Order: sequence, then C-alpha cells, then structure tokens
Amino acid sequence: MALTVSAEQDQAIETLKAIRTLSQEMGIATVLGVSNISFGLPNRPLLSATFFAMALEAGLSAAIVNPKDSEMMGAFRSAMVLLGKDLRAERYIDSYAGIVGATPTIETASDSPATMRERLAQAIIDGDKDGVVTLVEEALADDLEILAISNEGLLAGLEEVGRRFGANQIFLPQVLLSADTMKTAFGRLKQEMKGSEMASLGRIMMATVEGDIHDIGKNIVCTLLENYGFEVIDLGKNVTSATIVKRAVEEDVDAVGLSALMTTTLQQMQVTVDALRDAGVKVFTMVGGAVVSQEYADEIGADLYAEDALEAVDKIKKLLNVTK
Ligand code: B12
Repeated sequence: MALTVSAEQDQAIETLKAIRTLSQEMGIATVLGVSNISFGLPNRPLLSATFFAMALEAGLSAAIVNPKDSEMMGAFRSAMVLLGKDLRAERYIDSYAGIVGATPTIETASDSPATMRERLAQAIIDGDKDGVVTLVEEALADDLEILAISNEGLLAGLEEVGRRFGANQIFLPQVLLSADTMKTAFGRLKQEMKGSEMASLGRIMMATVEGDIHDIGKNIVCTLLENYGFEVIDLGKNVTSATIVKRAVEEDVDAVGLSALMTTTLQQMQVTVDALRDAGVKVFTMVGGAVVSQEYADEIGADLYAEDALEAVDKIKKLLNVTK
C-alpha cells in the first residue's frame, strides 16, 4: 500500500521506484493498494488516478482499486493506450465512443446477401487487412473489373470510413487501419494491372506535398499511370518542394504530379509549382486531391487538374500528346 503524500511527499516517488526496480530489474510481479496515496487531501480521485497511471507506467502488475470508480478506470484505460498495450486504442474507443462492441456495418439491401462490391467495401470499413487480399482475388475470379473493384468496392468503403470519421462515429486508429487495408488491397490489384511491357509514354514524377501524409489517392494515380504505360517515379508523401525540384531535374521527367488532401497543405502546392518555375525546370505540372479544384489549379498556374485517377490519365495523355 502506498503511503499518503499528504504526510510524506516523497512517498509517491519512493513507491514508483520500488515498483520499477521490482518489475523491470528483478522481474517480480507487484500489487499495490493505490488510493491511500491521496488520503488527507481534497479531490482525492484526481490524485489517486494520476498516481495509478504513473504506477502502471512504472510496471505495476495488479492494483487494488474500486472498479466502479470512473476516474480510476479512466486512468487505467488511458494508460493502456499511452503504454501501447491497448492495440489501436480499441478498448478505449469501445468504452468512450458510444459504439460499444460491434463495428458499424455498411447498409445493404435488406435481407439480400451482400454483393461482392458490398463485401469489398465492408472489408475496408472493418479494416480487414488479413482477409482483403483473398476477397480481391475472389472478386477477380468472379470477373469483376479492376475499376469496379476499386471504385465501387474499395473506394466506396473508404468513403464511408471518411463519413463516419467526420461524424465522430469512428476514430483515427480505425481510419488508419482502413487506410492500411486499402493499401494492401491495392498492392494486390497492382499485380493484375502490370500489363505487358510497352514502350514508356512518358516519365511522370508523383508526390504528396510537404506536411501532408495522405497518399492513397496519389498511389491510385501512380498505379493507373503505370498501367497505361507511363513510367512513374513516386517520391512518396510529405515531400518538400526542394526535393521535388531536385529530383525532377535528376530524373528528367516530363510532368510532375502533386497531391494534397488538406486545406492546410494546399498552399504547399503553390510553393512547389512556383519553385519548379523559379528553378527553370521545364515540366508540366498536374495537381489533384480532394481539396484541389480546377479554379485553384488555374490560380497557381498548374497545367492540369484532374478529379480522379482516370481523368488524370486521359488529361496527361492529351497534354503530352500521346495518341495511344
Ligand atoms: C484515409 C485518411 C487519412 C489517413 C491517411 C492514410 C494514407 N496513407 O493516405 C490517416 C489516418 C493517416 C489520416 C491522417 C490525417 N487526416 Co485524414 N483522411 C483520410 C480520409 C478518410 C480519406 C482520404 C482518402 O484516402 N481518400 C480516398 C482517395 C482515393 O481520394 P483522393 O486522395 O481525393 O484521391 C483521388 C483524387 O483526388 C485524385 N488525386 C489525388 N491525388 C492526385 C494527384 C494528382 C496529380 C491528380 C491529377 C489527381 C489526384 O485521384 C484520386 C483517385 O481517384 C479523409 C476523409 C475523406 N473522406 O476524404 C480524411 C481527411 C482528408 N483527413 C483529414 C485530417 C484533418 C487528417 C489529420 C490532420 C487528422 C489528425 N487530426 O491527425 C491527419 C493528417 C496528418 C497529415 N499531416 O497529413 C481531413 C482534412 C480536412 C481538410 N479539408 O483540411 C479529412 C477530409 C477528414 C475530415 N473530414 O476531417 N487521414
């Protein structure tokens, strides 16, 4: 049992030291009566809960606390997230998001079995990273077209994820898992799309601008461009304008494609387009991403804007005068 800090203030630190030594150096399990730490002080639940979280960090194995005490349980759940023991904060989210247990499912026509498109969408919503490849393969075997798998299945799921995220029904770790699942699914689709070796229609460099780590849309554009015969140099996400300028010169590309998904990173597109122009790099620039519009593209002097990946391929073909 911890001695109260109201009598001897160094007792909290001493107890934490003891827990750390026992658990981390000697491998001995520890059990602690926590609440006495706050005896004699006002607002005891706050002090006890804070100490409990510190003791958990020090390696406490078991605690004697009142499980009906919401501050204590709150400290416990928070500590499990912060210490990486509650994977993707699932238990925390279950406790506090008001959607305890079941993952919400995509609405399907009542009673009818889910279509392949719905199942693909659901896999993204559920973040079923392990099952999604098998499902994509099933869809391919069913002769579902790649574009249908992507747009009507996977992307429909991601759209729903975005909607629920915006409505506070799901939270960032879940979005992250869905995004990861999307990446896995696209990795599998990409294998299908690698057509026969054809002559390159042009070299295109792609990047998500600095400060922005959204790359799902950019990756789709890359995949389609490759599929249609372009050589793609993908610089990834969060790429500085200086890197883009430098690499565009080194790689001698025909066009540079920039992606941005946030209002806060839009302006980085302008910075990059300006930097390319100021450095005298002779390339076409194309821009896209959910927050980008034709008006914005015109405003910053980009050569091309496309709403989606297919339109990007069509327009870049015209811009580079590719007739195939
Ligand atoms: C998935 C996702 C994430 C994932 C990203 C994972 C990844 N690897 O990309 C994670 C969880 C990491 C994430 C993080 C964040 N996100 Co987020 N995210 C989303 C979400 C749900 C989907 C985005 C997406 O992938 N869409 C699908 C793709 C296919 O669409 P797309 O990118 O638009 O691409 C298509 C076209 O635009 C076009 N295109 C795209 N790029 C290009 C480029 C060129 C050259 C061309 C021609 C065309 C083109 O073609 C693509 C294919 O058709 C959106 C919400 C939504 N519904 O949009 C929020 C959203 C974009 N995120 C948002 C925010 C705020 C964040 C965070 C700041 C959250 C936080 N508080 O930490 C962080 C950002 C961190 C950072 N610095 O970037 C906001 C942005 C708000 C705004 N307008 O500024 C959104 C809109 C959510 C919201 N409603 O609040 N996010």
